[in-house]
Amino acid sequence: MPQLHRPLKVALVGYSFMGSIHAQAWATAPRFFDLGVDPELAVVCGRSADAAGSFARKFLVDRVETDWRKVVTDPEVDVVDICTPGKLHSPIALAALEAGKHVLCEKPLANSLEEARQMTMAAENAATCGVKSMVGFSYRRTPALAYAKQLVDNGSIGTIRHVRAAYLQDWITDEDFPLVWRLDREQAGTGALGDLGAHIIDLAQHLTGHKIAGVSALTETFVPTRPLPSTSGGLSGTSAHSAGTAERGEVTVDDAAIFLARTDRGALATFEATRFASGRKNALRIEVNGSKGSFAFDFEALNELEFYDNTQPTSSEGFRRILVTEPEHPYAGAWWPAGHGLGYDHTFVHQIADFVRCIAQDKTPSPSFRDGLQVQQVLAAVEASAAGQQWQPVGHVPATA
Ligand code: SOE
Repeated sequence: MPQLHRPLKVALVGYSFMGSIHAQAWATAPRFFDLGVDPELAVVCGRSADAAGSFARKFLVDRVETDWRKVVTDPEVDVVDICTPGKLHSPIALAALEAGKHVLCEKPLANSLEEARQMTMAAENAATCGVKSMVGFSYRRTPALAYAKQLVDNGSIGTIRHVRAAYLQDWITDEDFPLVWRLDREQAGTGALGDLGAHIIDLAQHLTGHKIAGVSALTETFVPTRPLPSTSGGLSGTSAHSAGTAERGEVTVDDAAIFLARTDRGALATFEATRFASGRKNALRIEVNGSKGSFAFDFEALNELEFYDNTQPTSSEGFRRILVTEPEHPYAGAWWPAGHGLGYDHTFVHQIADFVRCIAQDKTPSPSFRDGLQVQQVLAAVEASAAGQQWQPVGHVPATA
């Protein structure tokens, strides 16, 4: 196991939306969770020294770097937290793992299947020397969804027949919203599919324990050109800080992806990922129907889980709303009194807490890079199905290398 600094020294690469929420989580996790070792955000790294500098002032980070290569090999760094556009996930993670750093990598794991495979191999090699890695499917750590997982695991849902998943946002419905990096294939790999679809693919597989075995998909780019951003680096990916120019550039990713799926254990599933669902801001929804019951969740009401118990007398059965804020519920006991509720940022705090505990206790974090690779296989199958207009089996990823 690599020798750790105390506090654990963390280098954050990327300072935009994800960088900020991770920075907040690194600071908050030790205040609410007993971690075994306290983390300290020691370095922030990003292309623009000015932007990284103002981020560092805001989040009280002492050191700023502009070259990630310097950071990932620095003996003063224990953990590398990757919050960059997808294009850089693979080179940064490979270099950091090679240097023996623990790695937390934002989702989707990579921009291509090949990169995801290499990253998984590197992570599993490094794991033999005690190096930990984890991919940031943060929604797993929403208390209501972690509780839904307990319902599946304790048999309350029974044999699962259906998964209905959707991730709906609307931030690019305006045709003049600028061409930010998330709309560029080179930077982001895919569009709504990898950004939003990856979350619901991971959740569907994680919550049910099934793997997606094949898909039939449609993808669409509704707005094929958009104004070029007026300042380079001035756009954070989901919000425009400056207006676009009159010149337009090509959108090279999907705006929406819809697919049907079969799982390896005989369930049927539907998925929808879109940035064009006017009025839906962050509606990550998932419903699972089984022989003994169902649950339904919508992130826009994230403290609630709907549960239907099929074993109740028919006269009194019906969906009931569980407020997942009791101390018995996953993660909730670390926070506020029942009913006071948590938000989006708490899921990232839980992610950091679990990751640091795994480092401190020499345990294997989850979701692993291999889980990220499994999701990447599904993303690739969706793209292939949409392109070839045909049913596409999902390449199988065995549980370990
Ligand atoms: C943008 O669509 C985005 O920030 C995703 O990239 C995140 O993973 C999701 O949590 C919120 O929306």
